[in-house]
This record gives sequence, structure tokens and C-alpha cells, in this order.
Amino acid sequence: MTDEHGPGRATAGFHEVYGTDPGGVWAAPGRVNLIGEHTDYNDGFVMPLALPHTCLAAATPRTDGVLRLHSGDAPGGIVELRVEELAPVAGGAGGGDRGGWAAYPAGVVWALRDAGLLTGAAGGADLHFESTVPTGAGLSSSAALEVVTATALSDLYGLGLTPRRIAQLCQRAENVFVGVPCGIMDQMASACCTEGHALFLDARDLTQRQVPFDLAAEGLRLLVVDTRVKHELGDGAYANRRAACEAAAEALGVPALRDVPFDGLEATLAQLERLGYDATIRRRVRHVVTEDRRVEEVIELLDAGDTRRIGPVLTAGHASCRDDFEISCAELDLVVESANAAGALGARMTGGGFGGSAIVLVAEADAEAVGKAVTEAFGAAGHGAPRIFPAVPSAGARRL
Ligand code: GAF
Repeated sequence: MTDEHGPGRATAGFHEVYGTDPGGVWAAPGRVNLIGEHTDYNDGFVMPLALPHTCLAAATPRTDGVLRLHSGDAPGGIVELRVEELAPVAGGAGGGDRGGWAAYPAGVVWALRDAGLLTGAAGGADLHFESTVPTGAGLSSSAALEVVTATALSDLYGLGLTPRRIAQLCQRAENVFVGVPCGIMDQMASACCTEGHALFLDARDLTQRQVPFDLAAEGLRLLVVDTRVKHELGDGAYANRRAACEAAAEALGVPALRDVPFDGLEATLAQLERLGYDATIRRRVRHVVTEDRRVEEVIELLDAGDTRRIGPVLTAGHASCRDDFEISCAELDLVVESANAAGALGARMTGGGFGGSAIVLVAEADAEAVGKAVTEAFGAAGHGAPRIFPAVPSAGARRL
């Protein structure tokens, strides 16, 4: 379900919970990443696109410094907090995961306050959320929740925050307040994407380019295949991959792995071996450096109007995620294998990995057969049926 029917639903939900009408309704989308995985925190390149699935916030400001949060999707009633008492999780960035959906919007309010944007008694608000972004599916439901909160508060308090600033504040909320050491891709995607485009983002300086991505015009479709599995190992493994990349960059004397040139990769890997770094860390470096190159290849192909030819690049990206970065899992590999065997143009896991979703590029005429083949392969392997839907490049955060 898209946000077409959402504003009324969010307004009605707000009214039911708080007994008044909201000051407005805002939307922020989930995303898939076309290419560029685990490159953002290496200062590299990513290329996400926003989904039509959004998190909606119906909101109104308060003048007593009280923050009330309610979700139509989570049990447990209203969460009531005082803005001035909000504090980061012990240990700061990566120091622990606070858990619970309310930590995300509360973290955003904390980040706004900490940046001096909300002061005194102002900064309180009543918020009610309704989301159609599948949760736990690697489609950035958390970033959508953060970005819709920041966008609503920016408007309600006349803060005039740009989408880019909103993304930075939301990443800080997640890193420091919630305690998850994510990069900035998901927040930038939710805040900055535009309809009909993929977002080419340089995660180092946040320069961005909206790249036209009109698949229908070329008789193509991009499918999202939500495997509906989430492997436990995911959270610690994300931090572990990030730490490995940072350690390798330090050993190489560069600010980030982004600074290892693609044509110097073999020499760099040899240098790491001489320095005593094992094969695992060398594979991690190879993934990041080759993945940045794959983003550039995809851009070149899209700029040349050669969208079909990005398929093999996506599949190569999956192999790198699977073999070098080791963030795939049996279900994601099965999507890629079965989709490609059934005639897809290319496929790969998308997002953090260890479960969640894959994307499949397919000719429109083959979309149904490929989806069916993936579902059958899941059945034959004893996995539950995946959820499959088209990724239609949609708009970023906005007031409805
Ligand atoms: C998760 C993170 F939140 C992103 O910042 C990014 O690192 C992604 O995994 C992997 O590309 O979605």
C-alpha cells in the first residue's frame, strides 16, 4: 500500500489517540539500493531509490517540552518523554542498541535539541505514525521513521532544514542515541530521492545527482524480493564489517577505503598481506573497492541509456557481497540464482544483508515467470514464500 490513502488514515489515527486534529501529515519513504553496498561508511558511492512505501507522521507541536509518540503499527500505547531528559545510549556510537521503535523518533528529537535547534519549553510534540514500509526487510523502515519525524518537526517549528541536513541529523540520532553504527545512505535516500530517479550519492561530501531511472519506458522492471528472513547475526556483523574496513584504511594510511584506487587494488592487497593482514580482511577491502567501481559502471551504463546492461553488474555485486564481504545468506543467494536461471537480467541482495531483501532486474514480459520461479525455488528449499513487488522509483520526504 502506498501513501495515497494514508493522510486520512494518519489523521484519523492521530485524532483517535490524542483527541484533536494534527497540524499536518508528512511522509518519508523506505528504499532499495540499486548498487553500492557497505560503501557509505567507507566514504564511497551508493545508488538507492525510494520506494512508494512510506512512513507517515501526523503531528502537532506542544509548548510544554513533552514529547508523545504513538504508532499505529506497534502495540503498547503512547510513549511519553520529556525533551530535556532525552539522552544517548550509554557508550555513544555503536555502544549498544537501545531497541524499540520509539527510540528512533526520540533520537531525532534529541539530535535536533543537541544541535541547538530546539530549545527551552519548545520542542515538544504529539506524533502518530503509520507505516507501509515492511519492517525487518532491509528496506529502511527505521530511516523512514527518523526522516519523517525530522521533516515534520522542521516544518512545525519553522527550522527550514534541508533534506541533506535532515539526513545528517537522523544518522546522528541512529548512531549516537539508538546506538546503531549505520552509514548515511538510508537517511539520504529517504530525505533526498525524487520520483523516477535513482540517487547517485558520494557519501564523503554528500554530493548527489538524480539519475533518471524510467524502467517502464525501457520495458523493464525492478522487483523487490523480501525473503522474510532476518538472521540474528546481522547486527553485530554490521559493526564488525565496519570495524574491519576502518582498521584496513588505518593500516593503509588512507582516510577511508574510498581512497584505494581500483587500478591499485592488487598492490594494496599485497601491501596488506605484507603488513600481516589475513585473507578475510583482504577480501573485505576487495569488496569495497570493487563495489565503488561497480557503482561507477552502473552510472556510466545508465548515462549511456544502456539499462539492460546493468544486470550483470548487479549480479557481480551480489557475488562480491556473498564471497568477499560475507553478508549474504542462503535465502538471498537462492533469489539471485533462481531469478537469473529463470531469465532475469541480473539480481543482488540489497541493504545491510544477513536476510532482508534482494532486487531483480527483469524484462517486463518475464517478470511474472521470474517471480514464480523464485517462489517455487523457495518452496522446494523449504523456505516460506517471499513477498515480491515492483520497486517504482518514488519521491523522498514531503508534507502531504
Ligand atoms: C544499512 C545501513 F544502514 C546503511 O548505512 C548501509 O551501510 C547499508 O546497510 C549497506 O550498504 O542499510
